[in-house]
Amino acid sequence: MKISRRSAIALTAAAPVALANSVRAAGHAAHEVVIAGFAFSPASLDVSAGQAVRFVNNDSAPHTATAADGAFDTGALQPGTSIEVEIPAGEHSYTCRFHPRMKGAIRAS
Ligand SMILES: [Cu+2]
Repeated sequence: MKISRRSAIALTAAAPVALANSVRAAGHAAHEVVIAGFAFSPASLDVSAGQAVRFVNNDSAPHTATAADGAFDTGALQPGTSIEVEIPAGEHSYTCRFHPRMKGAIRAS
């Protein structure tokens, strides 16, 4: 019983973050990927073809989001900065050029 109460609290705590993201989505870019802790979040994202995705670097190091198929490349994103890229149709896996173990995927249809 204690365990399920704890999960309920964790879910409640996460809700405001999801809400903040969707509010922001109404503004400019329809989607946002946050880079923190040397990871992309969400690591996997579905968008409509041609939609903009904003990559936000909230980390302490510069990063890139570079599609393996060349569909998009943020270039070096300094800590505290962000950039929007348009996502063409297709399934695009991407990595950070500086930290190849950082992986993400965006599917645009
Ligand atoms: Cu990186």
